[in-house]
Amino acid sequence: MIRLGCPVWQRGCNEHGLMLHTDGADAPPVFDLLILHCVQSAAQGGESILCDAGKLYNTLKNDASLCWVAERLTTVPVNPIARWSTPPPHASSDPWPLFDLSSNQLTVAHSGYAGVVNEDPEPLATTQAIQIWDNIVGCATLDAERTLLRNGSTLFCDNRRMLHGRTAYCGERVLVGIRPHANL
Ligand SMILES: O=C(O)CCC(=O)C(=O)O
Repeated sequence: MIRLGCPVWQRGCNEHGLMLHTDGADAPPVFDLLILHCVQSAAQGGESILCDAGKLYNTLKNDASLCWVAERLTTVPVNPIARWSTPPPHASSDPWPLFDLSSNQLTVAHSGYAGVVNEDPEPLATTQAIQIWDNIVGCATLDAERTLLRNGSTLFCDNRRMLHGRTAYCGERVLVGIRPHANL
């Protein structure tokens, strides 16, 4: 059974793309499922971009020269909203690892929005780890799956593992993001 939270509506023209992210990472817990329902697609653009961050994480972890990045970002808390230009009003300032491995489940909290916390004893190393991860995600984005949600279609995906974003668009677009309650 799926109990649904409040629908989130998005309307109008947006000339900016949306950076890859997971939903709810700014106000934990992260939702298990991402559900996006397209009521009306834009006249131009507005493609959804999906990137399997779990796969990238595994590649990182198994690379002898980069496994320190995976190690650092699973153990050192980061600020998930540090680089939002306008943090959402409900945003949590509680830090957590970028990759949360609790309960043997990988949760990739955020990509490009995270920054170091003040208490980090090695902020340069963490900054570098975040930058390396951002670059890996950035490169993967170029090859990532792009899907244009058509009117009436719904996208479901694992919000803990997949990062999603969107290309810029022009023209009226109506999208409903359905946010399942965290206690599914
Ligand atoms: O506009 C989209 O396709 C996605 C929207 C989204 O990811 C968000 O608002 O968090």
